[in-house]
Amino acid sequence: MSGNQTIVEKYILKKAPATVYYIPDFISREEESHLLNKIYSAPKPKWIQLSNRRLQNWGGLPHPKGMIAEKLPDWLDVYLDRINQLGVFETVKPNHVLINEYMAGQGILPHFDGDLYYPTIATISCGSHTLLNFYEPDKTTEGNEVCSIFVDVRSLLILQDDMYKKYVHGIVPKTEDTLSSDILNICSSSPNQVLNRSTRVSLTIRHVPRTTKFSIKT
Ligand SMILES: O=C(O)CCC(=O)C(=O)O
Repeated sequence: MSGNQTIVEKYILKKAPATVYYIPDFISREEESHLLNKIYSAPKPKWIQLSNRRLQNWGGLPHPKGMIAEKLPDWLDVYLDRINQLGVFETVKPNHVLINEYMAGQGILPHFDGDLYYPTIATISCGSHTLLNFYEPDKTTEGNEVCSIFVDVRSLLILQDDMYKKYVHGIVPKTEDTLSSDILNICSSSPNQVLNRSTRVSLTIRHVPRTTKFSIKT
């Protein structure tokens, strides 16, 4: 463990399978607004529209054979530096940011992030909270969650080890979440409080190891 990684140890979710770090208020409200401004002022073609959400890639387009690296803008790089100081990416600095935008009622099917980004992903949330569910890969229906994590606005979530490679993760397309005591990081004084989702923009930060400045033959 690096010296810096001891800083992050106090944010470990002990009830989760190894390993989840959850840091509330990782960014300030001002930083959140600044990030959202930058993201929404990107040129329209930067957005890739999918059936249930849209996304932006920064740092290059990841490919199983690697990535043609592009310089990250300073407004993103500053957060990669901040996350790097936590020591969770060990000796490498993250070099890719995937931005997902979910309207209330949208989600993402349970999936693995795959070998390309292994062993660490870090996610900053802007605009809204969400609930991230983890499942055994062959049991991904509602009710079969291995665990659920409340991902609040402005938080940083870091996944490693089994939570990266053994369990798939997904977000159920809903407009509201009930903060039940089953959620690992909820110790609410008002159990079963219902929170409405609004538009959430997540920044998933990772390191793509194989990068090149030249095109990759497919
Ligand atoms: O939005 C999130 O927090 C999850 C994003 C995700 O799982 C992905 O982009 O692969």
